[in-house]
Amino acid sequence: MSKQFQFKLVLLGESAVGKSSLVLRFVKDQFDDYRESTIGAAFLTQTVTLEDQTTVKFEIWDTAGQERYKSLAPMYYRNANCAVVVYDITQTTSLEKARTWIRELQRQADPSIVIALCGNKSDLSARRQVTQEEAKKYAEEEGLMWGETSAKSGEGVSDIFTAIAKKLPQTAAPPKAGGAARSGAAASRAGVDLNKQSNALGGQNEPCNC
Ligand SMILES: Nc1nc2c(ncn2[C@@H]2O[C@H](COP(=O)(O)OP(=O)(O)OP(=O)(O)O)[C@@H](O)[C@H]2O)c(=O)[nH]1
Ligand SMILES: [Mg+2]
Repeated sequence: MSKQFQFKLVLLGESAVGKSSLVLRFVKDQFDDYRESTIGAAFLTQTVTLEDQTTVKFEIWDTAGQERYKSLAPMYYRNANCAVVVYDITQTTSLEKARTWIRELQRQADPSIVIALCGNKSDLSARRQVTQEEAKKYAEEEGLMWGETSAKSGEGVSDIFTAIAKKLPQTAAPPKAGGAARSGAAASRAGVDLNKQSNALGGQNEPCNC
């Protein structure tokens, strides 16, 4: 039987960098020129099937980038297996904000969290302010995954989520045996191997993050 995994993914980044647009592209393969700014956070799921038929289900928390929602973020990244920190390649300040999020994740999130830095709006390369070299160098220094995307054209979007899906099952801590596996927080941080009976949290019974 092929392996099945389930992971919690959180999107962080300054308002208007395109977090919700990236999720909309990834989950529904759609794009909206006039998206409303997210209020609080939005929850969506999407499953990726890898070449070896392993399936990875992402439980995605798309957080609100506006400053007034900043204090909510720890609730979403606390149990996350992976974080996609998004900046807009046409706005240098958005990379600064991304660095702030990454520092916060490095201090406060689970040490095993996989972090991907994502430069969105690659279709607007004529207005580029952040070079690929600069972002890539920073990502390498911090041990982050890195990629550029365009939620508008779709370029790079599935690549970044697939790369995360490939990386996750390898880096996630093995599920704890026995009773510990039933404790929601411990099991979800380690990722859930859906083939393992003792570890199957069964969706609806999972404790809510909010
Ligand atoms: N050209 C271009 N525009 C984009 C892209 N991604 C998002 N946008 C536009 O950027 C604006 C903001 O996108 P959102 O997805 O709402 O941004 P967000 O990061 O979710 O913002 P908050 O919810 O406020 O945190 C919208 O007008 C989108 O249409 C992209 O790849 N290219
Ligand atoms: Mg949004």
